[in-house]
Amino acid sequence: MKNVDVAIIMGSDSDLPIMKDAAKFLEEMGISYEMTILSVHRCPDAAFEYAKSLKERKVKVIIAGAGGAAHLPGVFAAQVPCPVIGVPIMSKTLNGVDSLYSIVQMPSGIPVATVAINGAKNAGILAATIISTANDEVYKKICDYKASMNEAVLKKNDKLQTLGYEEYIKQM
Ligand code: RP5
Repeated sequence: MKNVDVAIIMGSDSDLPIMKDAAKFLEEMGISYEMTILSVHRCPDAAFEYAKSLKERKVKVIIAGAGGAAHLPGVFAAQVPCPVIGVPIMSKTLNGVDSLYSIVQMPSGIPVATVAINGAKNAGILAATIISTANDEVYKKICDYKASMNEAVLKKNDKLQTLGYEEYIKQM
């Protein structure tokens, strides 16, 4: 397997419509990644083998999304010595609160940086920011991304000041 900077892992293909947002952002930043569906519950041997491979290949950041009893990010954090970002996936029965608590409440010693429920885009941004600490090209792209967000909000405010809220809402 070739080396990549970021591994995006998810517990099921039902997580893919959310997790694709992390991949999209990494593509925008020109960061190499691979995407894998593996469950520590349903196919534990394959998941453990993959964790070993990530450690051997010295992957820089893991983004792991899972829903329900979401053990995937924590189990990878236990085995691979790189930052792990957990994405709690919105579950049908408990609206993702189960996923959030499972991922965020890690025991001392094994941290998982947890983003919001379905916050895969932020996971991609956070991963890119970590990569940018040792990559000037990515650092510049992150700065440009922040500058464009800044500009977009100020533009909206200018429009609000010019139009007033009623006209602004009509144009939305
Ligand atoms: C978790 O169980 C997955 O991460 C997914 O969010 C959830 C439901 O999986 P499916 O039943 O849709 O395959 O392991």
